[in-house]
Amino acid sequence: MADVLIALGGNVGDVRATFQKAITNICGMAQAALLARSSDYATPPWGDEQQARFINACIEIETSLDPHALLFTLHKIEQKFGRDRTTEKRWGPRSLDLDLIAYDDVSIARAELTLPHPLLFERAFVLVPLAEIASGRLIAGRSIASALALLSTDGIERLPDLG
Ligand code: PH2
Ligand code: MG
Ligand code: MG
Repeated sequence: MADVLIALGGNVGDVRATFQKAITNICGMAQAALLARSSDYATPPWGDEQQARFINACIEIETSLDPHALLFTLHKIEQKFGRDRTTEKRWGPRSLDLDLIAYDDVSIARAELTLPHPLLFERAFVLVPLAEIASGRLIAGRSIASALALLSTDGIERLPDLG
């Protein structure tokens, strides 16, 4: 079994409801157990700033799928919730983005999959929810909390739990 961190994001539709259903799908389709789920956060758009705020969250799962099979499954779930990679803009609006952040301590550098996620340490919208569920974890030798201390968290707002 591998211990895996996944970042969720989206800014189109009822993103928080999509997250809930997507997490159920991940557990079912990736034969995964949910170990932890962060709160949802409203975050300023990164990359392309002319778009709606995103909602972001992170989960930790345990799965027996290998990294490529897991990535394939995450893409299937993105599609199921309205994601269309053929028409979207880079860094642009999307209903659901499921990013593999870390898979045990595996390193992969391929066109279709880089692990750990190459932009992890530049993105407070990933590190803030990650710090909530895995603050002590080392990724590529760096702790999430120390990486986060180097970034601005301006505009990131923790959302109250859904009832
Ligand atoms: N995802 C993007 C582009 N910009 N900004 C925030 N705050 N959160 C995201 O998840 C995000 C983004 C493309 O995947
Ligand atoms: Mg992403
Ligand atoms: Mg993605």
